[in-house]
Amino acid sequence: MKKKALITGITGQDGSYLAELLIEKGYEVHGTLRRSSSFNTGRIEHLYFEEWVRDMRQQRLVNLHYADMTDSSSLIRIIQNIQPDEIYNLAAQSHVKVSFDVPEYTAETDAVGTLRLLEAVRILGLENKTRIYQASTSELFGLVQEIPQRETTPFYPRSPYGVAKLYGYWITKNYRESYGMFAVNGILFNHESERRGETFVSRKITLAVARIAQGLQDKLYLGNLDAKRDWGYAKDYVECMWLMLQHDRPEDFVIATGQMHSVREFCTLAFAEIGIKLQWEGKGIEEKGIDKATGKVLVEVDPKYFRPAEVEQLQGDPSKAKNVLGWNPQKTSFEDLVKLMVKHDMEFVKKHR
Ligand code: NDP
Ligand code: GDR
Repeated sequence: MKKKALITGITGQDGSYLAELLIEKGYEVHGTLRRSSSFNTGRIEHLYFEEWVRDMRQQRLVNLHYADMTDSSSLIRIIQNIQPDEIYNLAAQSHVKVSFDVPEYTAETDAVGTLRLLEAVRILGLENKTRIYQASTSELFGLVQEIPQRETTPFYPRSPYGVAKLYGYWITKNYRESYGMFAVNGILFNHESERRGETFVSRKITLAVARIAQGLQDKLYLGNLDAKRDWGYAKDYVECMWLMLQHDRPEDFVIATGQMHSVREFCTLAFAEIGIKLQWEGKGIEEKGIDKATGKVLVEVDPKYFRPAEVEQLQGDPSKAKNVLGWNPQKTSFEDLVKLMVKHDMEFVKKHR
């Protein structure tokens, strides 16, 4: 019997990599899809439309179902039909800056949405069958209480997104403790990839670098260059989500590389990939990244990208995941991550110009 998995948010960065991993492992994979006025399946088209993904019975290896985290009835119906062994709750309004603009919707989706999912499993009497992974985040740590941050570090979220995810974290833990459910939190630090959304800082930088290299853009405007993050590779991180649900006990884990770099460093490395040596001049909103060879200003600060409250630095301690799950936090280095994203975007921009 094939194991059945349901991924909420399968069309997102992590959902697409996780779907690939679970197909590889022989799962029957189901995912939720939101209605949208334009196609939102770009990241999973290769799993859905192409002939080779059909199995012997000519069925697709990824099964898509319309649902929304704000709609309990859709979640209950889908879970009832599938009776999944594992649910990965990845669906979320995941942009921190945008959460300040749509705080109520962010809470509905990221906080109450998690509750709706847990309740659906409970209402259907699947508490003892279905294991649940909750996509928690390093944004829970927010204002730094200790460095590096580990499973025991106190939380201090700094955005409506972080606060909503804090509810998601605790309600998952509460359902585990109250009803004996196998429900766990993966506290994942930033992870990026070729499939990262284009408004997150990593992808915004690598796309701009590719466009500047091909003469399609003059300058890159960024917000806080001093922000520091622990950036890993999404493909490595989805493996850990699966490992957490295979563990013999339901436990929460921090997933990170253990290394921290600034937005400025990310930029410098990305430009170096196209042979441009950036020199940084000025301070605060006057700071500029200048091409050392030509003197051209390539990076400027635009305060519109500042956040009402910022998370200045995040660095995780992945020791528990390493020791208990046998996960390798340094599989893809920061340098390799920047390199692979720039390489991808050089091709991507060429193809779409
Ligand atoms: P993405 O933003 O790429 O994907 C989010 C997914 O959620 C998309 O499939 C999106 O659908 C879906 N979605 C959004 N709102 C709703 C809703 N109301 N109902 C149903 N589906 C919805 O995020 P990532 O893949 O990067 O992240 C996956 C999860 O992990 C998220 O919960 C995120 O908060 C969390 N996380 C991410 C980290 C990271 O660095 N990437 C780090 C820590 C946690 P659509 O495609 O239609 O927009
Ligand atoms: P983050 O990712 O907020 O950490 O959330 P993002 O890439 O948006 O920002 C990282 C840091 O870079 C600074 N920054 C900018 N950010 C964006 N988006 N655009 C800019 O122009 C810019 N300039 C500087 C930000 O201020 C911030 O400090 C991501 C999401 O995937 C969440 O869902 C997830 O939970 C966390 O990572 C862990």
